[in-house]
Amino acid sequence: MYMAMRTFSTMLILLAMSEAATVYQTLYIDKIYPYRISGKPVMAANYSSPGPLIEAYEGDILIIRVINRLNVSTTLHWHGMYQIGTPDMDGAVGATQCPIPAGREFTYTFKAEPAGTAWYHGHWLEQYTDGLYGPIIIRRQVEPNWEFYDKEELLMVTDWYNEPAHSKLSSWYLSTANPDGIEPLPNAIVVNGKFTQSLFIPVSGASRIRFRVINGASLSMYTFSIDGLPLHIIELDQTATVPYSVSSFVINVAQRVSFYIDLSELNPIYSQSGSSPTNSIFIRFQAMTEMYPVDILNYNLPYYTQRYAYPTFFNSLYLAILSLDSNNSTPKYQPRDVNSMSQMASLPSDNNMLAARPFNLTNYIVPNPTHYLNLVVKFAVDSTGINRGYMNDVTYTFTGNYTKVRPNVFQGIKPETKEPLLQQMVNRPKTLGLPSPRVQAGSSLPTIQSDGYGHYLVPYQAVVDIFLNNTDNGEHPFHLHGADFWIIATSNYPQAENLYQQAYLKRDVVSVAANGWAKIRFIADNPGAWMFHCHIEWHMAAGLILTFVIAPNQLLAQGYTIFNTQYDLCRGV
Ligand SMILES: [Cu+2]
Repeated sequence: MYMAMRTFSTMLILLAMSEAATVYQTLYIDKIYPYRISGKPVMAANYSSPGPLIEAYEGDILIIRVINRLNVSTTLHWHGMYQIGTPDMDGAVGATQCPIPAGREFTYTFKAEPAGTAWYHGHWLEQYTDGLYGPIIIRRQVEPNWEFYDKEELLMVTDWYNEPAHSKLSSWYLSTANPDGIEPLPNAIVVNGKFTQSLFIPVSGASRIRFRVINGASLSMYTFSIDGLPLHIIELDQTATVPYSVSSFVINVAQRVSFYIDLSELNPIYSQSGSSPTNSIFIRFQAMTEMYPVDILNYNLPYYTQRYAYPTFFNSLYLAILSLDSNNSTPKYQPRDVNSMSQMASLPSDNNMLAARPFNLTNYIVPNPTHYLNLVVKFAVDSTGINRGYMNDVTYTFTGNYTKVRPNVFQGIKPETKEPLLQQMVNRPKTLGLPSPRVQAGSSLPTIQSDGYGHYLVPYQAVVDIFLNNTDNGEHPFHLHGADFWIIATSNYPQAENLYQQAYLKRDVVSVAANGWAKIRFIADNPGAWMFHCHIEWHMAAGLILTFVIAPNQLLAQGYTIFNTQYDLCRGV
């Protein structure tokens, strides 16, 4: 009853905003065992990992019923969706909701915006590491660059782990046995649910193909390329770009890259009259092994039990096969015999590809900042001997931090049913106790303040510049919920700030270089509790998270109410 009311009333509100279609999807969350030799349970949506493609047009209303058939609680986050006006539909445990208890269900209702390639994934107990993720495509009525391709393909890459993420890997990672904070290392790379050299993409007669690449990994970033072909990038995260041609690109965790290929541009050595004739070519995901904290091929995983003995070794190079004659034969050349493509553009020097230009610059206004926030990222061993991640010396735990905002609210109740920040904003705004921005040394703009527990109050319509200062020797992909942001510049490309004024590239994940920095800007026009975190799943577990409490007064002024289905989740019923 409550669910029906909630869905119906949200739908009315959203439908009033546009002449939208409604797209229904039911997702059963359950364990599967997709690999014959591996006994590892994989968490799946509709008995598939990746889960089913969710597809809609921009402005449509998505109504997604999530039925939890696991024996643990779960939640889904709709990565890249703005959730304007639906802040309780974001799926982020602690910030916007309590998780869906085992055996229960919850219906997410939200508007399909912005357009572009997005994805969904578990946002609780490292469940997406174990397979709980899938693609989302939000189409535009007139797709930018549509004239350059005749066919679409989707490649969703992820790390495969032989061991269950939460019970085995995370518990080792965040233990005194691992004071150096060595991340659990993947045992393989998987694309579209398939291991290396087993994924074939037939061209099926098309010569111009658009690929959407989604990095759904928990740790790894990849260099992507296709042998003998230039890649013409047309979308980064959910920003359509003017075609930007490269020979390869880097994609960090949670980022999305769309490009098209044109087979008429294939290096002639691969043609039947060329020096290396072949009916198929390799698509390459090269894991950037320098990001692993140890020599991954020669490192003995201390937690490894070989309980789930498949696969047995890690190969940093994943090969899929683009079948030119659609007969799914393997290439006639060896993977190591890549021919140099001197005529092609080289690898962009900055991993975020800031030189790619937004497709539509009409009404593309980048406002000047009104507020500032400096965030120092570091890892350090805490007083209990565990290596944790810190932003401005605060590490975020799912048991500790929200109770600090509202002490003793639900004392004695399981950590996961502690009152989400969004509910506190609505029901107990006066007790949030978050300090307002103030001018302090280091910036002429007012600086966003925190309560000392990772909660930052941001006024309505503030334009916030965040300076992410990464003191760690690893590269980190930072993601903002509830909005995307302009990337002003990075330590790899400081010139971008002056080169692209008024036209900075918008993304929702910024890759921050090891011992480097990134400067990003977002507008706080979507009241709610929005997480900002490193998207490496292990680093989230290690506490590299904060939450922006955006415009609580505006949320109340809008008369925002939270429906009973949300409170039911927190009561665990
Ligand atoms: Cu990280």
